Formats: sequence, C-alpha cells, structure tokens
Amino acid sequence: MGLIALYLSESLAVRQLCACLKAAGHRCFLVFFKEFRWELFRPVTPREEALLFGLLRELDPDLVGLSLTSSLVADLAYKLADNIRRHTRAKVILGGAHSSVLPEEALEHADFVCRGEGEEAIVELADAIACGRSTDSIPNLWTKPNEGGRRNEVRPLVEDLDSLPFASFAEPDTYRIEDDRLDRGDPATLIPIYHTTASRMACPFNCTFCGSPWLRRVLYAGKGQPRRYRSVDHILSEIRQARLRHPGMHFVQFWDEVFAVRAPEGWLDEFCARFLREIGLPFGIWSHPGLLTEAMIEQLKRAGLRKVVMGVESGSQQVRREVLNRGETDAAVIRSAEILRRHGIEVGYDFIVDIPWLSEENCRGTFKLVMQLPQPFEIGIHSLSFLPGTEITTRALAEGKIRPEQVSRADQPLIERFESHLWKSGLSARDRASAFWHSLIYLAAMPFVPKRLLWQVYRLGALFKLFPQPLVVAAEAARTWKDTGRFKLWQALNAASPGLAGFFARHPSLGRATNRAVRATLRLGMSVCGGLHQSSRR
Ligand code: B12
Ligand code: SF4
Repeated sequence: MGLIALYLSESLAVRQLCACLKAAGHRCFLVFFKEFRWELFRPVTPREEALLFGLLRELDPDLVGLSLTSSLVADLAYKLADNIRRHTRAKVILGGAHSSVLPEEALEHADFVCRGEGEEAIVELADAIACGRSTDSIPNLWTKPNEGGRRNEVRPLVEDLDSLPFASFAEPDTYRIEDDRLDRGDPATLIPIYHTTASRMACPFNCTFCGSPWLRRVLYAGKGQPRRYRSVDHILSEIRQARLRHPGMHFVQFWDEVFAVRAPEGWLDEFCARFLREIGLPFGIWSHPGLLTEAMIEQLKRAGLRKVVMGVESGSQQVRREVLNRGETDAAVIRSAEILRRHGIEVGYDFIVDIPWLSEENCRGTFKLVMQLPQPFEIGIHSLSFLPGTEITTRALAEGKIRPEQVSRADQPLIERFESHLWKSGLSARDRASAFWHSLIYLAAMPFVPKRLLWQVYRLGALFKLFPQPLVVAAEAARTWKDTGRFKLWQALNAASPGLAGFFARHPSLGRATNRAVRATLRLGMSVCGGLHQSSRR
C-alpha cells in the first residue's frame, strides 16, 4: 500500500498509519508530496503530478491512501485521487480531519473514506484486500455505493496510545516530491527538528474557529475519553530510536494542541526529569495563555524547554469572548508573556485577522496588545479560515457573512490559503484599511521599529487607511529583512503597488539602481542609529 501526505513532510498521520500497516505485516511506502513551509509555498507543477503518477505506476500498490489533514488541501487531494483512480489500478482511501467532517463529499473521489482515527481501520482494510475478503463492514469506513454503500460506525478510540508502534521515520521506502524532483529518502531527516506528540486531543477548550472541538464533541461523542497521554517511557523510547537514525537531530518539537494540559498525576514531573537525563535536547511546545504558570515554565525550562508558541488570536478581549469563545483576559496574556520572557524562552504568538465581526475592534486591540508584549517574539498573522464543522463557519454562513464557496478557502488559489502576514493593499477601502492594520501590527512586533513612531502612525490612522502603501512597503521590507537578511525592494513594492513594481520589472537597470540606493541609505541609517545608540549607552 502507498500513503501520501500533501504539503506536510512531517505528517504524523501517514507515519503512524504506515507503522501500523508494517507491524501487521503489510508493505507500505510513503510519499511526501510537497512541503509545508510557511514562507515558501509553491504550487503543484504538472511535472510533479507526472512524477507522482509515474512512481505509483512503478510501485503498483493495491491501495493508495491520501491524508486530508486539513480542509485547505481538499480540492488538491480530490484531483489527485480522481487521477490515481483513472491512471492506476489502485483503490483509493481518503482519511483525515476533512474527510471525517464531510465523508459524502470525499466519497465522490475515493473508493473508501475513513472517519476519525485510522490505525485499526487501515490495517483491517489492507488485510481484507490482501485476503480477498469483503471490505463492507469495517468500522470507521464508508464505502462507495458500488462497493456496498456502507456507512460504518466510528469505533471507540484506542485507549492505550502505548499499544501503537512508533511512527515511521527515516525508512528507506519513503519518497519526496518537491521542486520538480522525486527523491528517495525521508524529508524529515533533512531538518534538525524531530516532530512528535505526547498526547492526543488533550485540549479542553472550545474555540469557535477550531476543528478539534468537533472531533472531540461530535465525532467521538460516546466513543471514549478523547484526551489520552502516552507514557513518558513510550515517548522517550521513540525519540531515542529516531535519534539513532537521524544523528543530526538537534531539537524536538511537540505538536500537542496544548502541551501537558490535564496530564495524568505525576506525568509532567516524570517527563521533565527523564527528558533532561535521557534525551538532553532542547524542545518546543504549543501552549495556551490562560494556562501557563511560573512553576510549570520553570520546571519545563530545566528539562530543556526552549520555545513556546501560543495562539493569542485577538488582542481584543471583546472579540475573544464574543466571537472566538476564548475566555482569557488581556492581563492573563501579558502575565504569560512576562513569565516566558523572564525565563528567556523564545516565543511565537499567533493572531487571527479578517474576522467578519468586530473587525476594526479586533485589529485595534491586537495592535495595542502586541505593543505591550515583551520583546523579542515571533508573530504569525493569519487570515481566518472557515473550516467545515466549526461553530464560526456555521454562524458566518447563517448570518450571510461568507458564501458557501468561501468555506475551506476554496475560492482562493491554494498557495494563498496558507499565506500569513497578509497586507496586500487592494483598491477597495476595506482592503486599504486591512493593509494598514496588518502591516502596523506586524511592524509592532519588530524590535527594531521605534514604538513612538508606530503610535504616531496609529494616531494618523485615518490618513494611512487611505494611503497604506508606505506602511505596506515597510512591513514587507521588515519581513524580508528579518527572514532572509536582505532587503528585497521589488517584493516590497509589489506588495504595496503592483503597478510600480511592474514599472521596475520593465526597466530592470533602473530597478537595480534604486534597490542599491535604498539599501545604501538603509545601511547608512542603521549605522548612524547604531552609533547614536552606542554613544547614548556610553
Ligand atoms: C499537529 C497538527 C498540525 C501540524 C502537523 C499535522 C500532522 N498531521 O502531522 C502542523 C502544524 C504542520 C499543522 C498544520 C495545519 N493544520 Co493542523 N493540526 C494538528 C493537530 C493539533 C494534531 C494532528 C495530529 O498530528 N494528530 C496525531 C496524528 C497521528 O493523527 P491525525 O493527524 O489526527 O490523523 C489521524 C486521522 O485523522 C486519520 N487519518 C489521517 N490521514 C489519514 C489518511 C488515511 C488514508 C486514513 C485511512 C486515515 C487518516 O488517521 C490518523 C491516525 O489516527 C490537529 C488537531 C487534532 N486534534 O487533530 C490539527 C488540525 C488537524 N489542523 C488543522 C489545520 C486547519 C491545519 C492547517 C490548515 C493550519 C494552517 N492554516 O496552516 C495546516 C494544514 C497543513 C496541511 N498541509 O494540511 C485542523 C484541520 C481541520 C480541518 N477541517 O481542516 C485541525 C483539526 C485543528 C484546527 N486548527 O482546526 N497541523
Ligand atoms: S486552544 Fe487551540 S486546540 Fe484548543 S480549541 Fe482552541 S484553537 Fe483548538
């Protein structure tokens, strides 16, 4: 069997399913079709599709599984699934969060759809196909009408996560398709970070924009306790084994929704003591501003905690409470930020913009909160994705705030769906206002931008909302400078004014000269500022 992950070379889902299939004696290969890189998203090329179909024809599996981890890649998955069924003899199964919410839709493009966790279902399906048995009544699976048209119940959750084999990692039958190339080998070994989770569905919150509450409260209602923890032993053994295969691993990233939340008694103490002693690598977690405590961070830091990412989502308490169902106060957010700062932990904060209720209030509050957060930190500004099954999507559709084709961002080109830091200044007043806010919020997170200047810009908001272009250029320049160490004038201009960027594209020598002049001015400005800064410290 073959399993394909889309835009996700660290996909835990296909790695876990592959390990279960192999443990049950089946052959399984993995294909990582395109990578998930926030700033480097590239569309699928015809050559990449041809490479995928060529590989599938060569390996000739009976069954191909596509993981639809998110709704944002649903149309890509459907297109690939249709073509796999057309051009190979393999049957196709779709699984993941999206096909769990919308199985009827997924079934139009596949022979089978898996709802919910797939470890046992995929093994039972592979067994049935291998032995020529009926595939009709496998719990979690829906089948096509011509396969019996069965809609089987979701089985109870696997209670003991330690009973599952370690996720497949650095195995030889792994392929990567990216940049018009097909390479053999696990792309996860190309980076020094190892990704894993200590728990599943542990988050106790019910944010309106998130797909997790639906999984816990609807799909798995009455099917067992969704929050499950692996034993510390199991986690550490997995990391030790992975490290033997990938000695270049320097960091462990835990992808638990909220790390260690409501963990079993004594779990965190054991984890901290043993992680330091037996693994001794720095690690990162996701957390929640309402839950961080000084004692917990102190303890985790001693164990090697280096980085925390938290969704703050909105700087406006009103938006958090009335739209997002997030109960924490501004004071709690700032207190968490200060705890992390005091302990020298690297921090990333995620914010959501383009919320169709209280939009101005959201941006104003977010700007003010970002100005108060202790520097330095990373910021992610994400446009709200309306995911199927979420409370916010139901409400937005009912109130006519969005059209059905906007759900899952299906009306946008694939690459734009993942873009963060959006500040394109279009022609409409609404576009210009959001360009103003998004670039101002981003600049507020940059430690090298003077705060007093930003407050001035904020006060002149009415003017900058009409002419946001200088701010957009500044934000885009700050972003490229920070990410690449280079100032990319064309890119910055293109974000602010495609017309002007087009002019320079038609006159490249003028463009290069202007770029050099701006860079020289910036360097001069920075050395003067640096000199002033040093002399003021002396
Ligand atoms: C960790 C995580 C990530 C990680 C990695 C994801 C991964 N799967 O490895 C990162 C940070 C990269 C990520 C990115 C994104 N994520 Co995410 N992520 C999660 C999280 C918290 C845990 C997922 C996980 O690793 N679980 C453990 C693994 C082993 O299980 P699993 O992925 O759930 O897969 C099981 C089943 O779904 C099923 N299954 C999955 N695929 C297949 C395939 C077949 C053939 C079969 C039979 C079964 C099957 O079996 C698996 C094993 O039981 C979930 C929340 C949750 N509770 O699920 C959100 C979640 C899945 N993510 C979500 C979203 C929206 C995204 C992003 C779009 C965010 C963004 N705007 O960029 C991207 C999309 C990336 C992509 N290319 O699709 C949504 C999906 C909801 C939806 N309807 O779309 C969730 C539910 C949370 C949310 N925010 O709403 N995510
Ligand atoms: S805290 Fe995170 S994982 Fe939990 S419901 Fe909210 S967004 Fe989803």
